[in-house]
Amino acid sequence: MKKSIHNKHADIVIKQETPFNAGPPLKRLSECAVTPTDLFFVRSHGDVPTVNMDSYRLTINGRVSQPLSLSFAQLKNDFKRAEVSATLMCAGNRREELTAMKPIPNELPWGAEAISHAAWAGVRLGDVLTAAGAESEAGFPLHVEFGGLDETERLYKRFKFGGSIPLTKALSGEVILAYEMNGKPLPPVHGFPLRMIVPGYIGARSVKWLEKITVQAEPSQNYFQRHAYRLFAPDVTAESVNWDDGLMLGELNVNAVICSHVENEQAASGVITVHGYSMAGGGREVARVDVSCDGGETWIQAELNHAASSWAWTLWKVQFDLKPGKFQLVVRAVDSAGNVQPKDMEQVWNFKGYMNNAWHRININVQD
Ligand SMILES: Nc1nc2c(c(=O)[nH]1)N[C@H]1C(S)=C(S)[C@@H](COP(=O)(O)O)O[C@H]1N2
Ligand SMILES: [Mo]
Repeated sequence: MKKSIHNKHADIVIKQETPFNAGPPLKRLSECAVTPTDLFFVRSHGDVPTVNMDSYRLTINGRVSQPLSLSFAQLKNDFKRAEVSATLMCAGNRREELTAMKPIPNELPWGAEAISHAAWAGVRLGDVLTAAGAESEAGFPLHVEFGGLDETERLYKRFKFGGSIPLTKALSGEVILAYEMNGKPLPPVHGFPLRMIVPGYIGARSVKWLEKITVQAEPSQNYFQRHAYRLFAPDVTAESVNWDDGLMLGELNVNAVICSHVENEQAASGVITVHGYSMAGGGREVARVDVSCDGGETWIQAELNHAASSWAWTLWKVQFDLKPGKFQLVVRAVDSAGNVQPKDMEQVWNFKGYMNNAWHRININVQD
Protein backbone atom coordinates (compact mmCIF):
# COMPACT_ATOMS: atom_id res chain seq x y z
CA MET A 1 0.00 0.00 0.00
CA LYS A 2 1.20 3.51 -0.80
CA LYS A 3 2.26 5.51 2.23
CA SER A 4 2.72 9.24 2.41
CA ILE A 5 4.57 11.32 4.97
CA HIS A 6 4.55 10.16 8.64
CA ASN A 7 3.39 6.68 7.55
CA LYS A 8 -0.02 8.06 6.72
CA HIS A 9 -2.27 6.58 4.05
CA ALA A 10 -1.89 8.07 0.57
CA ASP A 11 -5.56 9.14 0.76
CA ILE A 12 -5.16 11.27 3.89
CA VAL A 13 -6.10 14.92 3.27
CA ILE A 14 -3.18 17.16 4.22
CA LYS A 15 -4.31 20.45 5.75
CA GLN A 16 -0.80 21.74 6.44
CA GLU A 17 2.64 20.25 5.68
CA THR A 18 4.64 21.93 8.46
CA PRO A 19 3.68 21.40 11.14
CA PHE A 20 1.89 18.33 9.85
CA ASN A 21 -1.91 18.48 10.05
CA ALA A 22 -4.13 16.02 8.20
CA GLY A 23 -7.37 14.09 8.38
CA PRO A 24 -9.09 11.17 6.67
CA PRO A 25 -11.41 11.69 3.70
CA LEU A 26 -14.86 12.08 5.31
CA LYS A 27 -16.36 9.16 3.40
CA ARG A 28 -13.80 6.80 4.92
CA LEU A 29 -14.35 8.11 8.45
CA SER A 30 -17.65 6.49 9.34
CA GLU A 31 -16.89 3.23 7.52
CA CYS A 32 -15.58 1.56 10.65
CA ALA A 33 -15.78 2.10 14.40
CA VAL A 34 -11.99 2.04 14.86
CA THR A 35 -10.08 4.38 12.57
CA PRO A 36 -7.07 2.66 10.97
CA THR A 37 -3.93 4.30 12.40
CA ASP A 38 -2.73 5.41 8.96
CA LEU A 39 -5.97 7.38 8.50
CA PHE A 40 -6.23 8.77 12.08
CA PHE A 41 -6.28 12.58 11.99
CA VAL A 42 -3.19 14.51 13.09
CA ARG A 43 -3.23 17.88 14.86
CA SER A 44 0.20 19.24 15.72
CA HIS A 45 1.29 22.76 16.60
CA GLY A 46 5.02 22.07 16.16
CA ASP A 47 7.33 19.53 14.58
CA VAL A 48 7.54 15.95 15.81
CA PRO A 49 10.33 16.00 18.44
CA THR A 50 13.19 13.49 18.32
CA VAL A 51 13.24 11.53 21.55
CA ASN A 52 16.35 9.86 22.96
CA MET A 53 14.96 6.84 24.81
CA ASP A 54 18.14 6.42 26.91
CA SER A 55 17.70 9.80 28.53
CA TYR A 56 13.90 10.06 28.30
CA ARG A 57 12.25 10.60 31.71
CA LEU A 58 8.70 11.44 32.67
CA THR A 59 8.68 13.72 35.71
CA ILE A 60 5.82 14.13 38.20
CA ASN A 61 6.11 17.24 40.38
CA GLY A 62 4.20 19.96 42.18
CA ARG A 63 1.74 19.23 44.98
CA VAL A 64 2.97 15.68 45.52
CA SER A 65 4.75 14.14 48.51
CA GLN A 66 7.02 11.96 46.38
CA PRO A 67 8.19 13.61 43.11
CA LEU A 68 8.99 10.99 40.48
CA SER A 69 11.30 10.75 37.50
CA LEU A 70 10.49 7.61 35.51
CA SER A 71 12.21 5.97 32.57
CA PHE A 72 9.94 4.52 29.91
CA ALA A 73 10.76 0.98 31.12
CA GLN A 74 9.91 1.87 34.74
CA LEU A 75 6.61 3.34 33.72
CA LYS A 76 5.73 0.28 31.67
CA ASN A 77 6.92 -2.30 34.22
CA ASP A 78 6.00 -0.70 37.54
CA PHE A 79 2.40 0.17 36.71
CA LYS A 80 -0.53 -1.97 35.67
CA ARG A 81 -1.50 -1.94 32.01
CA ALA A 82 -4.79 -0.18 31.27
CA GLU A 83 -6.82 0.04 28.09
CA VAL A 84 -9.36 2.55 26.89
CA SER A 85 -11.27 2.72 23.63
CA ALA A 86 -11.67 6.43 22.97
CA THR A 87 -12.52 8.92 20.26
CA LEU A 88 -10.37 12.04 19.98
CA MET A 89 -11.88 15.18 18.53
CA CYS A 90 -10.24 18.54 18.01
CA ALA A 91 -12.11 21.58 19.34
CA GLY A 92 -11.50 23.08 15.88
CA ASN A 93 -13.46 20.34 14.11
CA ARG A 94 -15.98 21.84 11.61
CA ARG A 95 -14.29 25.28 11.73
CA GLU A 96 -14.53 25.53 7.93
CA GLU A 97 -18.31 26.02 8.14
CA LEU A 98 -17.85 28.86 10.65
CA THR A 99 -15.18 30.42 8.42
CA ALA A 100 -17.63 30.43 5.52
CA MET A 101 -19.94 32.60 7.63
CA LYS A 102 -17.26 35.09 8.75
CA PRO A 103 -13.48 34.76 8.26
CA ILE A 104 -11.39 33.21 11.06
CA PRO A 105 -7.79 34.20 10.25
CA ASN A 106 -4.75 32.21 11.42
CA GLU A 107 -6.65 29.04 12.33
CA LEU A 108 -6.76 25.77 10.39
CA PRO A 109 -9.97 25.46 8.35
CA TRP A 110 -10.86 21.93 9.44
CA GLY A 111 -13.78 20.24 7.76
CA ALA A 112 -15.50 17.55 9.81
CA GLU A 113 -12.47 15.24 9.68
CA ALA A 114 -10.67 16.35 12.86
CA ILE A 115 -11.95 13.30 14.73
CA SER A 116 -10.93 9.62 14.90
CA HIS A 117 -11.27 6.60 17.14
CA ALA A 118 -8.57 4.25 18.46
CA ALA A 119 -7.97 1.56 21.05
CA TRP A 120 -5.33 2.97 23.41
CA ALA A 121 -3.21 1.18 26.01
CA GLY A 122 -0.87 2.44 28.69
CA VAL A 123 -1.06 3.11 32.41
CA ARG A 124 -3.64 4.98 34.46
CA LEU A 125 -2.76 8.56 35.31
CA GLY A 126 -4.49 7.96 38.67
CA ASP A 127 -2.03 5.14 39.51
CA VAL A 128 0.96 7.35 38.71
CA LEU A 129 -0.46 10.27 40.72
CA THR A 130 -1.13 7.96 43.66
CA ALA A 131 2.45 6.64 43.52
CA ALA A 132 3.66 10.25 43.60
CA GLY A 133 1.43 10.98 46.61
CA ALA A 134 -0.60 13.66 44.88
CA GLU A 135 -2.48 15.87 47.32
CA SER A 136 -6.17 15.28 47.01
CA GLU A 137 -7.68 17.72 49.46
CA ALA A 138 -6.15 21.14 49.35
CA GLY A 139 -9.43 22.81 50.34
CA PHE A 140 -9.84 24.00 46.73
CA PRO A 141 -9.83 22.21 43.38
CA LEU A 142 -6.41 21.18 42.07
CA HIS A 143 -5.32 20.85 38.45
CA VAL A 144 -2.93 18.51 36.67
CA GLU A 145 -0.73 20.08 34.03
CA PHE A 146 0.77 18.12 31.13
CA GLY A 147 3.87 19.34 29.30
CA GLY A 148 4.96 18.10 25.88
CA LEU A 149 8.45 18.00 24.33
CA ASP A 150 7.49 19.75 21.10
CA GLU A 151 8.13 23.44 20.59
CA THR A 152 5.98 25.96 18.83
CA GLU A 153 5.97 29.72 18.34
CA ARG A 154 3.21 32.22 19.13
CA LEU A 155 3.44 35.99 19.58
CA TYR A 156 7.19 35.77 18.74
CA LYS A 157 7.92 33.44 21.65
CA ARG A 158 9.07 29.82 21.42
CA PHE A 159 7.65 27.45 24.03
CA LYS A 160 6.47 23.90 24.53
CA PHE A 161 2.90 22.66 24.11
CA GLY A 162 0.92 22.07 27.31
CA GLY A 163 -2.45 22.14 29.03
CA SER A 164 -4.26 20.94 32.13
CA ILE A 165 -7.33 19.14 33.44
CA PRO A 166 -8.98 19.16 36.87
CA LEU A 167 -7.51 16.65 39.35
CA THR A 168 -10.93 15.00 39.75
CA LYS A 169 -10.90 14.13 36.03
CA ALA A 170 -7.22 13.12 36.20
CA LEU A 171 -8.01 10.55 38.88
CA SER A 172 -10.83 8.89 36.95
CA GLY A 173 -10.06 5.50 35.45
CA GLU A 174 -10.42 6.43 31.78
CA VAL A 175 -7.55 8.93 31.76
CA ILE A 176 -4.36 7.14 30.71
CA LEU A 177 -0.76 7.73 29.70
CA ALA A 178 -0.80 5.80 26.44
CA TYR A 179 2.14 4.03 24.81
CA GLU A 180 0.08 1.92 22.39
CA MET A 181 -2.43 2.82 19.70
CA ASN A 182 -4.50 0.10 17.99
CA GLY A 183 -2.19 -2.63 19.36
CA LYS A 184 1.10 -1.09 18.18
CA PRO A 185 3.63 1.25 19.80
CA LEU A 186 2.50 4.86 19.55
CA PRO A 187 3.67 6.27 16.17
CA PRO A 188 5.97 9.36 16.36
CA VAL A 189 3.35 11.70 14.89
CA HIS A 190 0.82 10.62 17.55
CA GLY A 191 3.14 11.24 20.49
CA PHE A 192 5.82 8.54 20.82
CA PRO A 193 6.86 7.42 23.35
CA LEU A 194 4.01 8.58 25.59
CA ARG A 195 0.90 10.72 25.36
CA MET A 196 -2.10 11.62 27.46
CA ILE A 197 -5.50 10.27 26.52
CA VAL A 198 -8.24 12.33 28.18
CA PRO A 199 -11.48 10.77 26.89
CA GLY A 200 -14.53 13.02 26.63
CA TYR A 201 -12.40 16.19 26.56
CA ILE A 202 -11.25 18.32 23.62
CA GLY A 203 -8.26 16.78 21.83
CA ALA A 204 -5.89 19.53 22.99
CA ARG A 205 -5.80 18.10 26.53
CA SER A 206 -4.50 14.75 25.22
CA VAL A 207 -0.93 16.07 25.22
CA LYS A 208 1.49 14.18 22.97
CA TRP A 209 5.25 13.57 23.55
CA LEU A 210 4.58 13.88 27.28
CA GLU A 211 7.55 14.82 29.48
CA LYS A 212 6.12 16.58 32.56
CA ILE A 213 3.14 16.23 34.88
CA THR A 214 2.60 18.90 37.55
CA VAL A 215 -0.09 18.95 40.22
CA GLN A 216 -0.95 22.58 40.95
CA ALA A 217 -3.50 25.00 42.36
CA GLU A 218 -4.31 26.73 39.06
CA PRO A 219 -4.98 25.65 35.49
CA SER A 220 -1.88 25.60 33.29
CA GLN A 221 -0.32 28.96 32.35
CA ASN A 222 0.52 27.50 28.93
CA TYR A 223 -0.65 29.52 25.92
CA PHE A 224 -2.83 26.60 24.81
CA GLN A 225 -4.74 26.69 28.10
CA ARG A 226 -4.73 30.44 28.86
CA HIS A 227 -5.37 31.90 25.38
CA ALA A 228 -6.12 29.23 22.81
CA TYR A 229 -8.96 26.75 23.39
CA ARG A 230 -11.19 29.26 25.13
CA LEU A 231 -14.76 29.82 24.03
CA PHE A 232 -16.04 33.37 23.56
CA ALA A 233 -19.45 34.85 22.72
CA PRO A 234 -20.25 35.46 19.02
CA ASP A 235 -19.74 39.25 19.31
CA VAL A 236 -16.20 39.06 20.77
CA THR A 237 -13.42 39.76 18.25
CA ALA A 238 -9.62 39.43 18.20
CA GLU A 239 -9.49 43.19 18.86
CA SER A 240 -12.02 43.32 21.70
CA VAL A 241 -11.10 40.08 23.47
CA ASN A 242 -10.28 39.95 27.15
CA TRP A 243 -8.59 36.56 27.29
CA ASP A 244 -9.56 35.87 30.90
CA ASP A 245 -13.28 36.06 30.10
CA GLY A 246 -13.49 33.00 27.86
CA LEU A 247 -14.55 29.55 28.96
CA MET A 248 -11.52 27.24 29.24
CA LEU A 249 -12.63 24.29 27.20
CA GLY A 250 -12.73 20.84 28.74
CA GLU A 251 -15.59 18.48 27.97
CA LEU A 252 -16.75 18.13 24.37
CA ASN A 253 -20.29 19.07 23.37
CA VAL A 254 -22.80 16.89 21.50
CA ASN A 255 -22.27 16.76 17.74
CA ALA A 256 -23.22 14.80 14.61
CA VAL A 257 -21.92 14.84 11.05
CA ILE A 258 -22.95 13.39 7.68
CA CYS A 259 -20.00 11.53 6.13
CA SER A 260 -21.68 9.63 3.29
CA HIS A 261 -22.25 12.60 0.99
CA VAL A 262 -20.33 15.74 0.10
CA GLU A 263 -21.78 19.16 -0.66
CA ASN A 264 -23.58 19.29 -4.04
CA GLU A 265 -23.07 15.59 -4.70
CA GLN A 266 -25.07 14.00 -7.55
CA ALA A 267 -26.88 10.91 -6.32
CA ALA A 268 -28.95 8.34 -8.23
CA SER A 269 -32.67 8.23 -7.39
CA GLY A 270 -34.03 5.36 -5.31
CA VAL A 271 -32.92 4.20 -1.90
CA ILE A 272 -29.88 6.08 -0.62
CA THR A 273 -28.04 5.33 2.59
CA VAL A 274 -26.92 8.33 4.61
CA HIS A 275 -24.37 7.67 7.36
CA GLY A 276 -22.00 9.48 9.65
CA TYR A 277 -20.73 9.87 13.19
CA SER A 278 -22.10 11.41 16.38
CA MET A 279 -20.32 12.22 19.60
CA ALA A 280 -21.35 13.16 23.13
CA GLY A 281 -18.79 14.72 25.42
CA GLY A 282 -17.82 14.01 29.01
CA GLY A 283 -18.85 10.35 29.06
CA ARG A 284 -22.44 11.09 28.11
CA GLU A 285 -24.02 8.89 25.46
CA VAL A 286 -25.66 9.75 22.19
CA ALA A 287 -29.33 9.05 22.93
CA ARG A 288 -30.82 9.85 19.53
CA VAL A 289 -29.79 10.96 16.06
CA ASP A 290 -32.41 12.69 13.89
CA VAL A 291 -31.92 12.96 10.14
CA SER A 292 -33.87 15.07 7.66
CA CYS A 293 -33.81 15.15 3.85
CA ASP A 294 -35.89 18.33 3.55
CA GLY A 295 -33.74 20.89 5.34
CA GLY A 296 -35.16 20.12 8.79
CA GLU A 297 -38.93 20.14 8.05
CA THR A 298 -39.38 16.47 8.87
CA TRP A 299 -37.10 14.02 10.66
CA ILE A 300 -36.55 10.31 11.02
CA GLN A 301 -34.46 8.55 13.64
CA ALA A 302 -31.22 6.93 12.56
CA GLU A 303 -30.10 3.44 13.50
CA LEU A 304 -27.29 3.75 16.05
CA ASN A 305 -24.20 1.62 16.25
CA HIS A 306 -23.15 2.13 19.88
CA ALA A 307 -19.58 1.21 20.69
CA ALA A 308 -18.79 -0.74 23.85
CA SER A 309 -17.10 2.25 25.44
CA SER A 310 -18.87 5.38 26.65
CA TRP A 311 -15.79 7.29 25.47
CA ALA A 312 -16.46 6.36 21.87
CA TRP A 313 -18.36 8.02 19.08
CA THR A 314 -21.62 6.50 17.84
CA LEU A 315 -21.87 5.74 14.15
CA TRP A 316 -25.35 6.09 12.65
CA LYS A 317 -27.16 5.35 9.39
CA VAL A 318 -30.52 5.90 7.79
CA GLN A 319 -32.16 5.27 4.41
CA PHE A 320 -34.29 7.55 2.24
CA ASP A 321 -36.17 6.68 -0.92
CA LEU A 322 -35.65 9.76 -3.08
CA LYS A 323 -37.12 10.85 -6.41
CA PRO A 324 -35.17 13.24 -8.66
CA GLY A 325 -34.83 16.74 -7.20
CA LYS A 326 -32.82 18.85 -4.79
CA PHE A 327 -32.59 17.75 -1.15
CA GLN A 328 -30.91 19.11 1.94
CA LEU A 329 -29.73 16.40 4.31
CA VAL A 330 -29.54 17.53 7.94
CA VAL A 331 -28.38 15.70 11.06
CA ARG A 332 -28.64 16.54 14.76
CA ALA A 333 -27.98 14.45 17.85
CA VAL A 334 -29.34 14.46 21.40
CA ASP A 335 -27.20 13.22 24.27
CA SER A 336 -28.11 11.33 27.44
CA ALA A 337 -28.39 14.60 29.40
CA GLY A 338 -30.96 15.85 26.87
CA ASN A 339 -28.55 18.34 25.27
CA VAL A 340 -29.55 19.11 21.69
CA GLN A 341 -27.50 20.68 18.93
CA PRO A 342 -28.28 24.31 18.03
CA LYS A 343 -29.98 24.85 14.68
CA ASP A 344 -27.92 27.72 13.30
CA MET A 345 -24.27 28.60 13.09
CA GLU A 346 -24.95 32.19 14.26
CA GLN A 347 -25.58 30.73 17.70
CA VAL A 348 -22.16 29.09 17.96
CA TRP A 349 -19.85 31.32 15.88
CA ASN A 350 -16.79 32.45 17.84
CA PHE A 351 -13.66 34.19 16.57
CA LYS A 352 -11.33 31.26 17.37
CA GLY A 353 -13.67 28.81 15.64
CA TYR A 354 -14.14 26.17 18.34
CA MET A 355 -16.88 23.66 19.21
CA ASN A 356 -19.08 24.12 16.14
CA ASN A 357 -22.02 21.81 16.77
CA ALA A 358 -24.75 23.49 14.72
CA TRP A 359 -26.94 21.10 12.69
CA HIS A 360 -24.79 19.61 9.93
CA ARG A 361 -26.27 20.21 6.46
CA ILE A 362 -25.37 18.72 3.06
CA ASN A 363 -27.14 19.61 -0.20
CA ILE A 364 -27.49 16.88 -2.80
CA ASN A 365 -28.99 16.64 -6.30
CA VAL A 366 -30.87 13.43 -7.00
CA GLN A 367 -31.09 12.40 -10.66
CA ASP A 368 -32.74 9.62 -12.60
N1 LIG B 1 2.53 17.95 22.53
C1 LIG B 1 1.44 18.20 21.80
N2 LIG B 1 0.30 17.55 22.12
C2 LIG B 1 -0.81 17.77 21.41
C3 LIG B 1 -0.85 18.71 20.35
C4 LIG B 1 0.36 19.36 20.01
O1 LIG B 1 0.44 20.17 19.08
N3 LIG B 1 1.48 19.08 20.78
N4 LIG B 1 -2.04 18.93 19.69
C5 LIG B 1 -3.26 18.65 20.47
C6 LIG B 1 -4.49 18.76 19.72
S1 LIG B 1 -5.07 20.32 19.47
C7 LIG B 1 -5.22 17.65 19.35
S2 LIG B 1 -6.74 17.82 18.64
C8 LIG B 1 -4.68 16.29 19.56
C9 LIG B 1 -4.62 15.53 18.25
O2 LIG B 1 -4.07 14.27 18.43
P1 LIG B 1 -3.60 13.41 17.17
O3 LIG B 1 -2.61 14.24 16.40
O4 LIG B 1 -3.04 12.15 17.70
O5 LIG B 1 -4.84 13.18 16.37
O6 LIG B 1 -3.39 16.29 20.13
C10 LIG B 1 -3.20 17.27 21.13
N5 LIG B 1 -1.93 17.07 21.76
MO1 LIG C 1 -7.16 20.22 18.71
